[in-house]
Amino acid sequence: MVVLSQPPALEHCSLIKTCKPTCVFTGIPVIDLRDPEAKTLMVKACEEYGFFKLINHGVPMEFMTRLEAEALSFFNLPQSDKDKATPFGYGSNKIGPNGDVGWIEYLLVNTNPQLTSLKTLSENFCSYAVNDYILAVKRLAFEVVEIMADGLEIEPRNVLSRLLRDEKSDSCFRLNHYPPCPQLQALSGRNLIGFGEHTDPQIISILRSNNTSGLQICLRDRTWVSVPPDQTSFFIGVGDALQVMSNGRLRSVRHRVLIDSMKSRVSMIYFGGPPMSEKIVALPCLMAKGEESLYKEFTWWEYKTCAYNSRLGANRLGLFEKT
Ligand code: GA4
Repeated sequence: MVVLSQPPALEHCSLIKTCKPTCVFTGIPVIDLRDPEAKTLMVKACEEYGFFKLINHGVPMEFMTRLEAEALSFFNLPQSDKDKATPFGYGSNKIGPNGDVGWIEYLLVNTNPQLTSLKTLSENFCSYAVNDYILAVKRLAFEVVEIMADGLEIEPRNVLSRLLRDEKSDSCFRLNHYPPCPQLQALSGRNLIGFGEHTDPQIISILRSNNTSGLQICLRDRTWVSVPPDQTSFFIGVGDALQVMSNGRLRSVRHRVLIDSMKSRVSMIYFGGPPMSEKIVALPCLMAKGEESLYKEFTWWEYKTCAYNSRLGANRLGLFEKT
């Protein structure tokens, strides 16, 4: 752990965790959305890693670069201007309500059109690039979970996508900015953690970043490895809700983000979640005869409440395991 003496950019951030250098992993599964085998490969990747890279995804590159440029012009505004966006989802240093800190600033909004946060954000800060991007990435998420359902031989194939398509779906969108921090890095000789380790609570996460490294995933043997960045592709992660719905067959990926010492990292993530009232249970069609559910029954609202009462790195699903 490093104690900061008030760096100018993020002066409230006093306790940032660090970690030892780790190796770059070249074994991340790469799945071509147009490959007829995609359904089988996706399931295999989600069983082994809970994570894969998606290519040939069909989202126009300009949607990503436009939003990235707009995000950067927002994050480059004077701090006092950015602070005015706090009611619309701007935050810095603090992650969640329970004392977690990171070397990060972000915009976090719910994507439900019935809530006003996204509308306000796009009208005031990111113009329409954010709407185009979210629409495209939502469609991609629907397609990905439908292909997964095919791979899992679940019928009907919209069992998962209907939850994301639901007008009450509790999905959110996050734009993250990780400024570089050369002085601090040199001081500690270790890697600074921008966003601490955690699993995503939702069903599925669709991430795109610029060409700056930082994302790491935790493998089954608990080693941390770096994911080589690729600004043209998406990285797909399984969330806790999907782990439960597949009765532990697909694994929710533990991940974190390290700070690059020279370049800033910008990432944009869509977290596809179910409606609040939805019961999160193992899908009966995925259970073998006599197979017991590993988790107690809960609603998404109950899980989300638990997530917001826990620390970032907590093993939240552990609280719902049957003993
Ligand atoms: C992790 C995934 C998403 O970024 C997020 C995060 C949320 C937040 O930043 O407000 C949480 C975190 C995330 C899990 C535990 C709780 C809630 C911070 C935190 C300590 C938006 C989400 O849905 O869960």
